Amino acid sequence: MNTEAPAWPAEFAERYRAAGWWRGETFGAMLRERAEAHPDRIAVVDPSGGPGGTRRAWTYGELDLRADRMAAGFTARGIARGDRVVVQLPNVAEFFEVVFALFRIGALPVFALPAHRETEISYFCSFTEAVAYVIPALHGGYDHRALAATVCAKAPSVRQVFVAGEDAGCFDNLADVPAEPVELPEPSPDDLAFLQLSGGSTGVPKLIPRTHDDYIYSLRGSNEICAVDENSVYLCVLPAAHNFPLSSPGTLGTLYAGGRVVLCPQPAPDVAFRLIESERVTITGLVPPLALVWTDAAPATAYDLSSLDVLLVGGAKFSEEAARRVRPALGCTLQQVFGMAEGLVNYTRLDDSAETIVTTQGRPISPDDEIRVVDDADTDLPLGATGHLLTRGPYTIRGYWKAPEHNARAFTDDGFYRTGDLVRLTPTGHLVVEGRAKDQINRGGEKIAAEEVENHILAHPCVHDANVVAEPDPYLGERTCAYVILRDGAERPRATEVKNFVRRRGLAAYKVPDRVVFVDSFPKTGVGKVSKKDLRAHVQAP
Ligand code: OOB
Repeated sequence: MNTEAPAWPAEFAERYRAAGWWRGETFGAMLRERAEAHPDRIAVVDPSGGPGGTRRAWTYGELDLRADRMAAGFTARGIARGDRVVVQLPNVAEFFEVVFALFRIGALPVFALPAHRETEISYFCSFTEAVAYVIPALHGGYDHRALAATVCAKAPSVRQVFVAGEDAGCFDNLADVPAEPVELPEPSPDDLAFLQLSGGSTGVPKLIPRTHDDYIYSLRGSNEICAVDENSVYLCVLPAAHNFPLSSPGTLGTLYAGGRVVLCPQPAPDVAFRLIESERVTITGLVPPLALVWTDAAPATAYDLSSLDVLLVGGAKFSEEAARRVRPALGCTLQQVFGMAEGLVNYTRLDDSAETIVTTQGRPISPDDEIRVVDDADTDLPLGATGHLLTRGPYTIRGYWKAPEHNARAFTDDGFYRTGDLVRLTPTGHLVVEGRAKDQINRGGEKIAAEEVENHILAHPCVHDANVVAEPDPYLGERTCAYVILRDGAERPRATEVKNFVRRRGLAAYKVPDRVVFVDSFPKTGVGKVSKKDLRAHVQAP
């Protein structure tokens, strides 16, 4: 087996091709075809990314040409097929120019989030031996050029940093890269297209290898289920690099359909609602906390939201009460999405009953998505019982990138992915997410691996041991609580000092514990392991 990117066994690949799921398309060719079919149609609108904060609207023809020119410039700078490039861009038009250029070269974007900091980015760059790193100059008041300088010192494979924005500092300005288009060999549809990040439950995030064939199938399937076509206008509110806004059906699904992508610079209702009105947005996707803010704000807004047909909500469990508010407040159909960057995506269908839409997290895209609900011993449970969700299918990976040991645990011998989610199936085949077995906190859709944060807290000189668990939060669903045992004789630091310590270690802000509690001991299980279950119960006790 290829341990770099474990592929589907030949008999599965043949089946998925024969069924018409994998059609031999690539992202580069897809954009070319759309540009040839309708060069003048608008592909991407960036409402404030132009000079002096002006609106930019790129047609399919322009995006296609820009991708060609950027690909030529990257090629001239030595970026070649198979190379990894860490892309950390916010919701700006250059995101698409860069990733389609890399797709055309056959180089792999590694999709970092704007919130990632030194620890995460240095790891992505070192682990993937990335040759380049693409950043904004400033984003949300944060200087990514300073971050890049630190990253370059830590990850010597990074030969070049490209900066989108006015002042590149000591790095290359992305705007200077484009060159006369050159002929490039077409990547193969079963080649890797990019590496996505896993939310993860281990010390470091895992990388998810996705192919053109498998990912494009998930786009086509999503478009059909969400009724995305050439008339759709998708508002990208969440960070563009995340799997949800990228592909469910997201920006790439919309471009596949020949529709229009509008980039939202901030998720606040006043910013987003203004764009819904002015750009006649038809569909968008949100995590539950944002959906709550939007449904609260909508009844009083002066903006016209009547163009909005569909609101997708996913990334974390959307409570039934909150789900019921969507249609009255926003006047659109709710679609719940339960997906994962590893593959499987479930949607409630537009014509599902109102009850199904508010009480389930949907059903899989594909008839070839195999779903198993099992107990701790991997034995299948009767329909309706809650258990571990295992899945296998035409767009679910067979292994993480370069992680053979972890893959042996995260996948069954016959290739099912252990999602770490606890679910039950309804008689209609819809899934209800009941909880989670993986050691992860889902902070309003942002995933935090407990072990990763624990390792950083453990580096504090006063700390003997640490355990991070989720505690309920009315807005985020969950937030993080760190239980800490101090070393004998150590003076008790203030909770904020522990938080600042973690932040200073260069971790994304959303991973900094919301609360730190000092204790003398941890509850133990029968075999003497720390019982996170009891810690969670403790956290919920008043
Ligand atoms: C999406 O992808 P990831 O990779 O950030 O996180 C996947 C995990 C799932 O395993 C599950 O634990 C949780 O996020 N999750 C949900 C959920 N949607 C995701 N838990 C409960 N209810 C939901 N609706 O989060 C993602 C990828 C594509 C589309 C949508 C979300």
